[in-house]
Amino acid sequence: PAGTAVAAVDLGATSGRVILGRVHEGTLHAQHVARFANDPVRTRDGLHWNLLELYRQALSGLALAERESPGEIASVGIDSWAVDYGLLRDGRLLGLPYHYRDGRCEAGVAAVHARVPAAQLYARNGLQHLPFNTVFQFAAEGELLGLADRALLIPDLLDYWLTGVEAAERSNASTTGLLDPRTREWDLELASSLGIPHRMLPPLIDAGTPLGQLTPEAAAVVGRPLDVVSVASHDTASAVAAVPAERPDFAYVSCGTWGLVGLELAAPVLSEEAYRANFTNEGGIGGTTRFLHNVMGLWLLSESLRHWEPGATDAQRSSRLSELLDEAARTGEGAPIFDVNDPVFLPPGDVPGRIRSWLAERGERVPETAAEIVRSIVESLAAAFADAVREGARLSGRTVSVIHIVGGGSQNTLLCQALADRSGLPVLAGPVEATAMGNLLVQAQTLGLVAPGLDALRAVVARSARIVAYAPRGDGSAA
Ligand code: LRH
Repeated sequence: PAGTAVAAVDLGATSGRVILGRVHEGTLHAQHVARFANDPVRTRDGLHWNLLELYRQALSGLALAERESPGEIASVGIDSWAVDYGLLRDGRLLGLPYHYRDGRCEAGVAAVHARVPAAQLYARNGLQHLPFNTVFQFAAEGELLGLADRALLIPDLLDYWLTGVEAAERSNASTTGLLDPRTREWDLELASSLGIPHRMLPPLIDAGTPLGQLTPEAAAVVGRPLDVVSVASHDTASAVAAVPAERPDFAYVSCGTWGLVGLELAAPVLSEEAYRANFTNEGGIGGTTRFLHNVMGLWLLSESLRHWEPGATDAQRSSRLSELLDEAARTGEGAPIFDVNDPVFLPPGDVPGRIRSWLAERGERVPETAAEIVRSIVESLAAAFADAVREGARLSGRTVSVIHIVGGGSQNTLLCQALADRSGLPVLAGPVEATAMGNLLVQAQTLGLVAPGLDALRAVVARSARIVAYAPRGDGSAA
């Protein structure tokens, strides 16, 4: 359909895309305009995002969108993975942003905990411990931090390059460890006690805030000074917003590189038990709390494929993965389960080898073939997702009667069925592009094309997406 469109730039840890969306009679029509790889680069000092390339790809995707739909794009919004950032001084980037899988954070964790013990940190920021939380990365920066006068999270940095406006959108700011989950303001006292100058932290804004027009430089590439709007710039926040839930008692799994598993709550849970279970309280749109746990996710599959097929293209790897999943579904019954959340699986490298060692060290059966390893990964992910749903329900005192899985993992039928079986709950799978849909629909709401509120947004997703239902087989005791 023609008419007013909105453009989403959605950057994932392995690929990025530019998608155009149009709302027509309460339904969202999304059209892929560009897709590009996100290949991090290892230099002498560590693993970095190729941010200039991502920015270039975003601009050329928007230029293509503008050529295909001249004059129709009413706004642009950017989301990406969380926690990572660029340091700036006088508006100039100081060094290449690091990848959260770079191993430099350990020293930062020790330094932060020496000043603010882990339990106390959780009581203040409500964030699960992940070694790469922004606050730990800052502590690992060393002297560079003192040179900077600003830190901008990845989508905020790209928004700044696009518009010249420096801001921190709250959903992503909630992953830094420096935001108070109750007030949704920077915890300046915490920043001070960690030696982080307040000037580093930009003014906070909510999803749905217009940022302004493209700079003349960006407009020259795109073809027109498009309007940029802040969306829920943390990809997981956009994905959770687009969970097509029709009743309140749902849990979600936003399954891409990571599996983000949890519940949507009206307020954070900062209990001792939530701390010990390592559940996080991230900010959702409309003032909601994303009470969730990070589970390792499809990374285990994509990184295994990268190990098995070193010279292959993305397309070749994904067709090889489909073959392996088919074979795994036929032959992999009774696959051994490993703890997908073990930090040994975090860094890039020989993931299949690490899985074998993990199982061998514990006297478990060791999978031999690639298909057996794939089945082990899928079953272990499903078991970890089901555990996290149970745990999230227990910690928040809520009942869960359905699990929505969105993102790339929603297309993995083996995974979806295993999740239903292991949780004993019905699983509703889709949409695969939940993140982009959340991004597009927040913009549509900002423009008044969709009624305000999360329920209205979700109703559009429910009407627009293909959703597949999986019923649990057995009684969930497979878990
Ligand atoms: C998923 C994600 C997740 C974060 C991780 C760093 O893409 O944003 O929510 O924990 O990346």
